[in-house]
Amino acid sequence: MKQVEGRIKQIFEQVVRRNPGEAEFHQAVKEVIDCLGPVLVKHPHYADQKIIERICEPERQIIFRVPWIDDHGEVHINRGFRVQFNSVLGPYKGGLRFHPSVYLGIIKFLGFEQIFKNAVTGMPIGGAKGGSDFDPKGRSDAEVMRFCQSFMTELHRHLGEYTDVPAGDIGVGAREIGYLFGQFKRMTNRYESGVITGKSPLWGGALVRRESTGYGCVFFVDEMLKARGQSLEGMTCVVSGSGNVAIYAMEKLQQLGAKVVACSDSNGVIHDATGIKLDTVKRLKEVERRRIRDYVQVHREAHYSEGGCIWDIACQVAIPGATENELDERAARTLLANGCIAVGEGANMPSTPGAVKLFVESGIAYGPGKAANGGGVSTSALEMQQNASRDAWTFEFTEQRLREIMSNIHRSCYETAEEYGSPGNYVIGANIAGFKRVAEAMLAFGVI
Ligand code: NDP
Ligand code: 2IT
Repeated sequence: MKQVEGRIKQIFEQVVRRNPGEAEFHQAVKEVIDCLGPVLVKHPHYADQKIIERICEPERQIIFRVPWIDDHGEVHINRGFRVQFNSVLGPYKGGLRFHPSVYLGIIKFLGFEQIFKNAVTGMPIGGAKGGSDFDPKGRSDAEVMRFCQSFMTELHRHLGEYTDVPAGDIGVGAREIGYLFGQFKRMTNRYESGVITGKSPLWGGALVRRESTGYGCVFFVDEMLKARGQSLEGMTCVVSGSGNVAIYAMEKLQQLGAKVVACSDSNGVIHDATGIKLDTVKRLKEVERRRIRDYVQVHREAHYSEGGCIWDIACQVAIPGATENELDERAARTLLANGCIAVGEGANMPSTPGAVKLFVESGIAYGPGKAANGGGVSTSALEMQQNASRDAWTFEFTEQRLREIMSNIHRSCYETAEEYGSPGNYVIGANIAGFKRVAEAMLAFGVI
């Protein structure tokens, strides 16, 4: 084991050396490979064949210029990315993020996570991520359209239903997917529905895809609680963010009888002890694209705290649904001290390494993003399935499939954690289960 640990340390040092300045990518790699010691001991040929070293190197990285003109005639230049990380299990699959913080290190961390997340779903999809440092906030529809058209004018040559299938992520929702698909169709003269997911159900999208990440995350939390003889009913919950993932996590929590008392955006936190009114959040965020602070104009019983920390609000269930590293060690300590018994990560890597350590050591039900937020990409895979067969399933049928998939992801993580001597540790379960599936396919394909 000592030898194996030394080897993993060496691999990590090499990743840091070869990818300087990409802190989020380093963090994501470290979290996965720190779980792999027992796997290398059990399967020495993974080490001989340098499977980890190969997985840490993306198959392809595309970086491109995205020029566009704003409503006043001014020219802007953004940077576009697509990191096609691993395609042994299927076409590259993963979202696009438009946010000013985007740089190569963010896209690589997300693409790396996506490999294992997608593998744990058991579905035939590889791992990728893309996006741009474009900030859609405050931009008109026409500006967003011109940006999306310029972005897709380059990206289209790298996509295809058998090659690479993007979807949404932060800053990329139904509107952007429409503009992107429209430009893809125009550039290629093909109605290739399966080239992108998260489409409107009016033109080839799957019902439930919009709801799937949030719903799936709550299903995962429900499974973790069930495994402990508990349920969500009556639980007080806090959900960070108020975007796609957060809104539909709140919706499913409420449907299952839990009480959601807080949500947020990048400016501040809403605390509504009488329960968050989701219709208001949906209208403010999905329709009017406003700030969450405006919630208190409608619901005077609620309290808004500019720049506040949502994790200071006492809850039994916490769903981080905004962004990476939004929940640090201090926040984790506060949550635990306030009686939190379950954390389900709707966002990707929202907990810092120190927070993860505290959650795992405390023995609460902690579902890492790779497992807990896999419902989004799974439903994307269901959308691809429907596109391939030119079919459209009902909401009820698709939601039932999602429920089964989340239950399977839970079982796979749970059993893998037990097999490797860490019962209840979903971090170890998800990382090892995902890694083994990818590693076996890589071995089968030879040195590629
Ligand atoms: P949205 O753009 O719909 O919403 C993002 C939410 O998070 C907004 O409320 C936003 O606030 C807040 N937020 C974003 N960046 C920051 C930041 N740097 N600091 C504080 N708050 C921030 O994105 P999604 O809901 O789609 O994505 C949320 C998370 O879930 C991301 O981590 C994403 O990678 C992950 N995820 C998404 C999936 C999907 O299917 N969409 C699938 C799996 C994971 P504001 O509006 O003020 O910026
Ligand atoms: O992080 C994610 O899993 C997503 N943004 C969804 C990816 C997808 O292809 O649906």
